[in-house]
Amino acid sequence: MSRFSKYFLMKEKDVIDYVLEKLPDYGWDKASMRTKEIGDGNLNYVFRVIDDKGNSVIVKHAGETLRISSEMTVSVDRNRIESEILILQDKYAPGSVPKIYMYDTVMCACIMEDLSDHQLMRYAMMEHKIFPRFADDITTFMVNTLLMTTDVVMEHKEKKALVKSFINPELCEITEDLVLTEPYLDNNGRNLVFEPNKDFVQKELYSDKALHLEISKLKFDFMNNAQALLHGDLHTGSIFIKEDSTKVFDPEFAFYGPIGYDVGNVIANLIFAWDNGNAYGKTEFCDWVLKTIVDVIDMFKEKFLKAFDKYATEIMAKQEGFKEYYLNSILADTASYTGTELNRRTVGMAQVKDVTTIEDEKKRMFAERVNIFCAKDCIMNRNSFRCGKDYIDALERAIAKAEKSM
Ligand code: SR1
Ligand code: MG
Repeated sequence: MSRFSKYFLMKEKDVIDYVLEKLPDYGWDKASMRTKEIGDGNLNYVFRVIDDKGNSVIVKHAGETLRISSEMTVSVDRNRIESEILILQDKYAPGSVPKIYMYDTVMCACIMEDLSDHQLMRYAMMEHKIFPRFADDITTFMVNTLLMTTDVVMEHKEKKALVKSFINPELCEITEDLVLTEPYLDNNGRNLVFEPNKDFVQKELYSDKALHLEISKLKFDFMNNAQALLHGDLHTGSIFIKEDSTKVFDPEFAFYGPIGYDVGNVIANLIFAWDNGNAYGKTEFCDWVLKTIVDVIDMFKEKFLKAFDKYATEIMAKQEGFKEYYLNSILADTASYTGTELNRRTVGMAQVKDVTTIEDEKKRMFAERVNIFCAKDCIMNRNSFRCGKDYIDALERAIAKAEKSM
């Protein structure tokens, strides 16, 4: 009987046997095979297995408790969800995600393509590198994976089967708590507020009742709007990049939710990159980030409308005016979830290195205030965010307010 027929938490020493058992025909040079745990995320263990013949794969393995906190447990089914959605995303947006070689619902692990020739986008952006193809690549990925899984395009019973298969209650609960509740109430006492901004956060996030009402509406939208099969955690730590290639990975938060959640996450994480570039005086990089924010929104709109015309099958969705109505609601959601991601990464439990590594105290304070002012603008005025330039205007308003508040 295989020692992998019952779940246990694998360590480096187990992984070579695991790969040999699960991928026996890969052409491994057994004598030179070696492995290293290279995981950098909050949840899982990631092993790179290589040999001297140039073979390499990644093994991703779900533990029963999270890396970020041994007190937090989340269903290990997340590994199946991640594997199955990567296979689907590769069908809708070929070449935009790592290939899955196999997945295993016993060990809650999958073996996938090694993308070590790419760099994690968050770290590349913290080195202020520029990627001119990014807006084009990410908007193709989003339109193809999101629109194609909606009721606009997909046969409705097939879509409902996917809703069922990707029901992801425990990972959604993390988002409902960490993104859509705690940044405003700190009800679990887990927020990490930068001490010099304590009073600012108290006033702008914890005491703003009008904001709380809008967040409660967004939380219910997130929980109930089964619009499309989302990646669910589309930040720059879920993207591998190099000059001529963009690969999206880590979709374990996938579920049927509002399209704007994915698009908004991309925009917010570009703003974190801008925060970092701005703190270190990287003008050319910041200009590229701002242009990319504009391009992501405007290219998404353009490609979405074209794909809608080409692929819509639902007869009522083809009625005059529906397409524009549908897109405008996605754009309002995009603004809202740009705002919620900006807030939660600034004060919540899971923060981003783009901001937390800003060494100068005043510059970090400033970056956080820009994020929070911009977030509130995006959330409170979400219906007026209709094009890329609206985000640049909001960022400029936030910069002016942050300067005044210091
Ligand atoms: C407890 S998990 C914290 C965060 O890490 C993931 O990448 C998600 O963004 C989640 O909110
Ligand atoms: Mg992740």
